[in-house]
Amino acid sequence: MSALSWALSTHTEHACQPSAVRMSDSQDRIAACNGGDDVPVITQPTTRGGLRVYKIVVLGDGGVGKSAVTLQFVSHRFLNYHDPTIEDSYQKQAVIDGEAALLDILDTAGQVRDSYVEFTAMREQYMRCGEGFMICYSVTDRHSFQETMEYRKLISRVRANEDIPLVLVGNKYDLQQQRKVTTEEGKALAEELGCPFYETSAALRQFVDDAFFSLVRQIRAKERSRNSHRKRSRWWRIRSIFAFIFRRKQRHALHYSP
Ligand SMILES: Nc1nc2c(ncn2[C@@H]2O[C@H](COP(=O)(O)OP(=O)(O)OP(=O)(O)O)[C@@H](O)[C@H]2O)c(=O)[nH]1
Ligand SMILES: [Mg+2]
Repeated sequence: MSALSWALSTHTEHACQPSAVRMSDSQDRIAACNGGDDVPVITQPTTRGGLRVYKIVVLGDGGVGKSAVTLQFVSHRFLNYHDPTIEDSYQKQAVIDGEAALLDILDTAGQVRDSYVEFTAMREQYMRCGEGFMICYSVTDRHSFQETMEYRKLISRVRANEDIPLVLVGNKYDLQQQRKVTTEEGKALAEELGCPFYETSAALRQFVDDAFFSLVRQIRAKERSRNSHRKRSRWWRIRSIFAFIFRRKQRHALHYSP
């Protein structure tokens, strides 16, 4: 599935996820994006059969374990070989904090991004449409750690001035002997990025769910705060209309009082 169809649809064609939900082709395609540069990107949460769909994008350098983490989350399997990804999407239904969710995950290619010239239309599309981003590095690969900031910049390039749900993942933490990035360094970077941090092991299936769930929680929190802001502003509008009418009536009464 291309980034474009992932962005515009709620279904997946991927065949290898027993515990994942597979969606039919005829299902609704509620576009969650718009094209403007300076307007909020997500206009409407995507739903299917009343189930909220959360669009998650997994980013990070090649070989850090993006596919392994995603596959562990979706189908409880460990991918013990490196098959460079072009682009795959998966769906997984989960109950998070008592509320059902459908995670629509785009596993991206660990591209080497020498410059912004490489920022293709395809990549731009998923950057626009992702609601939450998982930026991965490997604790055994210092370069992948240094690159995480670049991925953050790529997101900001498309989603400037937006509060983006983000999680930083240091994968392969089972490989302690080969560790090149300390936990403290990971924590410090997460603090700088202002996001939660997990050291995961796709091999041992540790903290994998936590990382994905934390993204859904952030998306929900963002939505709640947006809704309450909307409610408040609606209430303020109504209140000011009544205040205006009341003031006019008072002025009128004063004017005509004997
Ligand atoms: N020991 C260990 N190996 C891992 C872990 N996660 C991934 N690997 C291995 O690392 C290699 C790369 O994993 P992938 O999931 O294919 O990496 P990727 O980030 O998807 O790579 P690209 O698709 O090329 O971007 C594979 O051989 C995996 O088996 C982990 O948590 N622990
Ligand atoms: Mg991959």
